[in-house]
Amino acid sequence: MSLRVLSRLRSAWGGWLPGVTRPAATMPRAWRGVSAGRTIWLRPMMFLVASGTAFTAAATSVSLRALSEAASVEQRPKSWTGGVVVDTEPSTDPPPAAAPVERLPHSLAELRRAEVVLYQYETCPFCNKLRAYLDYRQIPYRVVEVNPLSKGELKFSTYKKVPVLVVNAVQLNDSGEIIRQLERIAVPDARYNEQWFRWIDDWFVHTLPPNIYRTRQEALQTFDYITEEGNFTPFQRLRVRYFGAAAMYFVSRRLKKKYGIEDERQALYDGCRTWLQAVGWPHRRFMGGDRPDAADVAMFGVLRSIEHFVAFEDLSRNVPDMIQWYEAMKQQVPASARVTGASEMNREG
Ligand SMILES: N[C@@H](CCC(=O)N[C@@H](CS)C(=O)NCC(=O)O)C(=O)O
Repeated sequence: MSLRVLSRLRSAWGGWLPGVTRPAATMPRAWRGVSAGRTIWLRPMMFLVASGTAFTAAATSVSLRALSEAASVEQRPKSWTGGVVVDTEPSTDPPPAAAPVERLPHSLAELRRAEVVLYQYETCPFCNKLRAYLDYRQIPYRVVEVNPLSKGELKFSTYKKVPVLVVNAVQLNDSGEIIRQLERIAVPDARYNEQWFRWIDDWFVHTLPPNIYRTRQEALQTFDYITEEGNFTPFQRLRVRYFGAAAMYFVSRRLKKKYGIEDERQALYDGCRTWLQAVGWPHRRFMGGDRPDAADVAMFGVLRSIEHFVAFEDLSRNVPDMIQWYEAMKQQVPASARVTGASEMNREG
């Protein structure tokens, strides 16, 4: 194995293993300054990676399953027929845990005083959606970043997806259900467009993974970001960065097929144009009219999860109106209500 196999892997993966041929400018921060003249660090590291092959193969298959699940998000095949969501198969997800509603706060004021803890992955679109909602309603929350491989932080829960929100010790699962429930408490007479709120989960979100893992370069860029923002041990970070990116590149191809997406960028642009048309942009600013409703906040949150990626830059060039809408939303969503402190120091790495 060792260097010969690694060098084969490198060429299969576009000559892009650390410290070998990858241009310094495109290196993840952690690798910068490592390549030139300091390969002495790389050899033991490569050896570490190579000698752990058996373990890595087993562990990686577990990790990749989790990562592919994270990308395939909802497993329900749906077809989008120009405005109507057709549910072709019942969900195989476990139902969200029943929350003893009486223990939940009864008003926005009470919610703002409640103990709210968000178990999440920083980069997950569903978690971004829920964070956007909590920010919008200014409900302070602490964040626990879950390790996607061990999920140790979710030991208390039988539901193993994120986000999970714990409000005054009551566990709430599933971003859409959580937002619906919080919205009923926060603004009992609030109206929001349920059809478009669902459309985001049923269709739009599925256009994102094929876009952020579109090319090998983009998949690596995405994993650089995920591993920098997420809760990983240093060894997991290394493993996930390279094996994960390669796997997701292929998984995203499968997802495209599954959701009948031919051109991922086109699907993203079309999704955004469909959204703008439904909003009535530029005559109407938001799905909720002059003020955003929960559907606007959800769309904003989901888009925010790709803000750092090339796909977002391409979107801004091709559908500039969407970025105007996005910027208009930014004005409406106040500064983050995230409480920083000890709870965020749960990172293993
Ligand atoms: N319908 C759920 C979907 C949540 C979901 O699929 N989350 C992914 C992360 S993006 C997840 O936790 N996947 C399982 C895993 O990582 O093991 C929601 O809206 O919250």
